[in-house]
Amino acid sequence: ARATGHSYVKYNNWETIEAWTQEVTSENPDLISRSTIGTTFEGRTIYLLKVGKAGSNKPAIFIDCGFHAREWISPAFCQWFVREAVRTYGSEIQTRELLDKFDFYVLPVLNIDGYVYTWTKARMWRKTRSTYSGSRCIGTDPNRNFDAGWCSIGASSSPCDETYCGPAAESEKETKALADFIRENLSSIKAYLTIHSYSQMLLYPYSYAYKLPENDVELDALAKATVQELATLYGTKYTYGPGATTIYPAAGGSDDWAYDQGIKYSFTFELRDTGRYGFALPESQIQPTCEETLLAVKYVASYVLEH
Ligand code: ING
Ligand code: ZN
Repeated sequence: ARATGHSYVKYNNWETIEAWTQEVTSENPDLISRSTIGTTFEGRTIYLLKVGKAGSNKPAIFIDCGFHAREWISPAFCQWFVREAVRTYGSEIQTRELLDKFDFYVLPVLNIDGYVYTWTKARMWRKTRSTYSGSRCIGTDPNRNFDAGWCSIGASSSPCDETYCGPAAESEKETKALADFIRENLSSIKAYLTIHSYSQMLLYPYSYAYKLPENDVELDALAKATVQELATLYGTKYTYGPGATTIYPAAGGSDDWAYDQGIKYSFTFELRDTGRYGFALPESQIQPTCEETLLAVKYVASYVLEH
């Protein structure tokens, strides 16, 4: 049975997404398994879905959603990705090839406490919901909390700010759980994709400094081809480039950290739109946004498969 009220073309609350992770797994046991990578500050379970045909020593692609609480299109994309994977495995050659050769680790919502807060109290909340002694303010920016030039630029050391980097790198249970999982699975993870909104951008390292990754020529060409592929569906225009010069300099991001761990294909997607609706993207745009993003993600995965 479907989770109560779950819909791929609506925004789902955490309770519904949590039930969905269970159901989509038990309905597709030969393609999906579910694990737990940790718990949040408020005690919620952080789930990870492994999507792929069983096999030994498979390379993997890691995709996470829901870093920032208010970016609701992001978790919607992770759900869409999983549904399309299982729905088209039997009918589309590209899906079958990707799922036969890769495991996709899909983290549906990382910052669950923040996501719940946007449903119950404040729609525009961004950060986690953690507290630390010495301040009455709540929340750390999870995308300023990784150990990549931590808190050196484009991040705040003031707990009341939206880009608070936290009291230390990986201070948040959520970011620590993600980083621990990636460290433990580094030998298999070939690409790291983190899904945010909004701006319609495809970003690659670095954001923590004005420097370029060692394979920047390759990443730039891949980003260019990927945004061209994305645009084929609805003409949606993305810009692309290194984070620091394309969006803004910002230290402590997960893409920079994953790259410096040795994952050479590391991207941040900033989904629709460019500001008309911003974080409050209407539900009518979930389907087109997820479809075009899926094209882009499959394009990157197919590229990584060949390289
Ligand atoms: N944008 C990202 C943010 O965390 C980013 C941009 C990407 C910063 C990669 C650092 C590294 O600010 C949104 N919309 O969250
Ligand atoms: Zn974000």
